[in-house]
Amino acid sequence: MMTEMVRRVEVIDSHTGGEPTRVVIGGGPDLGAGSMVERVARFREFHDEFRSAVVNEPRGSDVMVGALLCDPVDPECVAGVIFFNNVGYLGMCGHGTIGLIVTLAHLGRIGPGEHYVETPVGRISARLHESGEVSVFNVQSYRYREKVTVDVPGIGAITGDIAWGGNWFFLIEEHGQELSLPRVDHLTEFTARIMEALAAAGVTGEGGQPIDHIELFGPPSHPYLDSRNFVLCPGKSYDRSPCGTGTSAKMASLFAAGKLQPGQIWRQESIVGSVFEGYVALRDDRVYPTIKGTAYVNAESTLILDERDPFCMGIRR
Ligand code: PYC
Repeated sequence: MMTEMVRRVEVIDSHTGGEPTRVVIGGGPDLGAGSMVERVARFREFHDEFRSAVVNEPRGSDVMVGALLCDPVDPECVAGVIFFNNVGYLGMCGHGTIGLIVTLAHLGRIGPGEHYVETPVGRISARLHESGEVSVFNVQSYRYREKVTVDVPGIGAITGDIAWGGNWFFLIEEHGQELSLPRVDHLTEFTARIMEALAAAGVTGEGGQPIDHIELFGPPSHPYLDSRNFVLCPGKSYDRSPCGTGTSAKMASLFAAGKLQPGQIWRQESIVGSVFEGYVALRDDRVYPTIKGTAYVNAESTLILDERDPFCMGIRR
């Protein structure tokens, strides 16, 4: 292999409740200085091919979430991070933060305790427990609009809450769907139509931001749990984990409805049966969710970007 044609990228893969995270620890683009907001803008404008190379086929898959490790601006932070997927960038990612913390511990860069991380939507902190579990203290979350009805072609009227948990969610209780793993193809189509209908009707999050996650809720598989979900992410893949930002949005919505008290535990099961445990805390009348879950490292790899390869930068949609 002619070395000058080849770029090497060091990654650590993990999964959090079945949902993969690929942390780029070396060989990523130089995004310069500044906040994570400024750096994600440069990533998007000048290095979007790199995003695709890391997470898209043939190296990755539609479900892979990437995490570019960055030097933090704030010296109190252990890392800065930019999350991305098959079609773009995520403001925040709960399962990905759990994967990032377990990866940093795997590398020997952190031990048990609390660690601050910079993201494009603000500073968050995470606690690595002695047990190996990770609690993520998420950004402020809130229900933006209650009981919004949209007419979905081929489905009919669907009503849900719009809530922020680090990403924008449409949360649906009444949908008539059985939430089970063999039905994921159907559930994907069902929720994709809702996402399209929201965009077509101009229904957005605050400030016109697109709602790019749809979350259905149903009964859990065990009485010990509170709920099971199906979450459609941008790029039309479904979250194998219970979705950290989605669980945050859900808890903020439950709190707003008077159905969840501060400190009360909420156990959210995913479509594959993995569980996040969460609660909300109130500070200055604002809701701050915490979610707890587990991740496992499953690969340490070097990605080879060979410029002679016609699919070197991934198959982009
Ligand atoms: O856990 O927040 C999350 C998440 C967002 C998209 C995929 N996972």
